[in-house]
Amino acid sequence: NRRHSYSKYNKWEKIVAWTANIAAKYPDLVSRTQIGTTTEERPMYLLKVGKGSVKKAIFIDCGIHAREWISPAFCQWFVNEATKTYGKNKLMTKLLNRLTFYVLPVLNIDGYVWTWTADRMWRKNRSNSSNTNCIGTDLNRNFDSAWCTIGSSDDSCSEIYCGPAAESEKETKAVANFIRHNIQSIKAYLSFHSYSQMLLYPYSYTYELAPTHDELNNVAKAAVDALSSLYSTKYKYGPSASTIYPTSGSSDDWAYDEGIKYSFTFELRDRGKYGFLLPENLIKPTCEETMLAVKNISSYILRYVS
Ligand code: 0X9
Ligand code: ZN
Repeated sequence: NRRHSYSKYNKWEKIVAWTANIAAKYPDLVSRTQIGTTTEERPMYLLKVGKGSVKKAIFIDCGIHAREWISPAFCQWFVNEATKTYGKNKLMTKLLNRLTFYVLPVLNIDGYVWTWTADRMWRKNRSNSSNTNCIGTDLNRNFDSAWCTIGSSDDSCSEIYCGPAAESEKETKAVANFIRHNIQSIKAYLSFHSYSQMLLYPYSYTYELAPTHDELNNVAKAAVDALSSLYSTKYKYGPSASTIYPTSGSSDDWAYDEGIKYSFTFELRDRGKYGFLLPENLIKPTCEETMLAVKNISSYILRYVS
């Protein structure tokens, strides 16, 4: 059994092969580019999904935390669903005709490989940029947004180690550079984590409400309503700091402060029964319902954001 599967967790080698295959199978809809290399020199491939030239864009990343396997599974599900239903599903066809989705299926590749080969519960990347005895920076503490202040640690042995400097990590740098380079077209930033069933928006580095809080709250509510319509999954939504806990150096706050006003972090299933070890039979329902939320946010961007 050497084939890639959307209802199973796939190891990195399968995901890389899949990125090449799906781009080859749907050349009019999907193209693959490399945005950088990881600490251990693995290529960071990004899929550009949409019909024709770049339009208003939505940036999606999965797998910033290594052990949250449902997240990369969702990114693969999303691209599959997009290609499979283009020309068949009316909304998906419209979304792909008028928007570009940049999908990074695994942001923290080295960490993901480590969870398959050595330590299933690994979270951080695999760099030793601080030259200490502990390995790994938490990439969701390494972005340049109130870096290494609240909800973050300067101890390299901590699970929430911020790294020696903002954007010290090659993985962070690659994502931040790509987003900065495409800042004019990127209207929304979506980051996928697990677990706890929440849809979070800025800020996380302060309890102060974001200037566009009320609109973000409305968009989040509509997305959560769409998600819950399928299996009645309960989701919380709200500003990150007060809804989950404060963090600094996180990607969504950084994207928001760069000017991407629709910046969200999903914490996918479940609420702790299995936690990071979500069984494979729950990939399908989790991805199906999450698709509804992503399509809902995307429709909003299409309609209301110029
Ligand atoms: O701690 C984190 O980075 C996220 N939780 S996780 O269990 N997936 O590690 C929460 C991030 C909340 N902060 C922002 N959304 N900025
Ligand atoms: Zn996470």
